[in-house]
Amino acid sequence: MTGSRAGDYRILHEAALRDYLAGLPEIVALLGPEPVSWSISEVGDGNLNLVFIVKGDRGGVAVKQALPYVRLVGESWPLPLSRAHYEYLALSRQAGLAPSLVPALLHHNETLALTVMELLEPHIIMRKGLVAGAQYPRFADDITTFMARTLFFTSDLALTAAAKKDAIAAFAGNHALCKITEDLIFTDPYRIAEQNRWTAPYLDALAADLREDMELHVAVSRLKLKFMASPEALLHGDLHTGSIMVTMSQTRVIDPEFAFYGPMGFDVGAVLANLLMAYFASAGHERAPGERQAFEAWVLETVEQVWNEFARKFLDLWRSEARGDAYPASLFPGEKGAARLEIERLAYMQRLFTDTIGFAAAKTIRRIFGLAHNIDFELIEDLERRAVSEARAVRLAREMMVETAAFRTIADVTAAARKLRPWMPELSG
Ligand code: SR1
Ligand code: MG
Repeated sequence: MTGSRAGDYRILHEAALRDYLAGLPEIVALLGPEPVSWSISEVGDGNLNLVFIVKGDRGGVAVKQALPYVRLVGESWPLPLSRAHYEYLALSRQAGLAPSLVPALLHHNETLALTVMELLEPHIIMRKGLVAGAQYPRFADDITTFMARTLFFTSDLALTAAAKKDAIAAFAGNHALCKITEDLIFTDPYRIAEQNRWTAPYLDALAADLREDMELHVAVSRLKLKFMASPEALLHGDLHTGSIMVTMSQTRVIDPEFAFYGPMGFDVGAVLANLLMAYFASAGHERAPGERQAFEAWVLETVEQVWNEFARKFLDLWRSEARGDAYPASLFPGEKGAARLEIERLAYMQRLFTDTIGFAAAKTIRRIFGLAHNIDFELIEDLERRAVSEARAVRLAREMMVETAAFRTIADVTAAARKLRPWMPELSG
């Protein structure tokens, strides 16, 4: 699957990519024998990489190539090409654990930091669908299967201590991508940072509040430490709705280039945060009051299903597939042991829930005050309306991060979100 000599990296634009793919018999077999007739278009709208769709007479493929810098910012922000290696490794492991929920891998070249994958068609990026108000009936079941299986089977509950440590080591080099998260999610939104931005002038006062709020700084710093120092399981690492492609009947998780061993709540929190942002942004996309009510109700139902189904599936796996070195069976013999272990499992899930809502909060605040925003809010053209939606999301996020103990169940989160929907915040400016 790999090829080329070290130092041979070059960015493959259309002509070079055509020549490169024409030299791969397995790809030619998929596309058709006439490379000159293939259509190639660069469609990447993410923050980091080039993404090409290549189509021939017989079919299509998607090609992703890492750039040696952050695409969103430019060459002034170098970024290691090795992220393509970690993405490929993570996709391979996820394919083994959650087959049919990730794209099929067709070819990988380490030196070019390039991967050829199954073309997902007619799938669209889920975030775009949510902005349009679409409801996805398969999503909650699929994403909870993906998370429960990828997190459980890469944890100490399923692996021996030696296998787990080898797995941590395999991803430990992806620290440049972790550093992006450590800075952009857990640090910059709470201080003056050159790359921060927000919906000014409406959110100027809220941005200043965030910089002064020491309780919030403590809470986000605890989350940052947990992110840095808790290698619980192999995380996708960037599991927002822009990393998920959907149709009405299928879900595929893409783009795990931020993969590393970290706290499970970070992935689950990412999914919840992005659904909650879709909920709050929805008011800004309404053309008539109440127009998106059914969509908004579906989003909050989905928030509840995502946590509840994830927890149920994760617990089921723990009860039936616990072959790891954690919680040795010999310490929980007989009925008494089984009963005590079951109580401990539920306590574990409660701690994971607390982590999850904290991480969801951090994931929300970064999209409103940090460098990288999302189209849920950015496509609300009227800045004042956008700021209203964003301020609601931030208000809930602050509660979730600082008053975490007040949220015992996921229904507490959706109830708090519902309450904020008609609320009009005081805006500055
Ligand atoms: C500089 S990269 C900004 C963001 O894009 C990715 O999707 C991650 O979310 C990252 O934090
Ligand atoms: Mg991405």
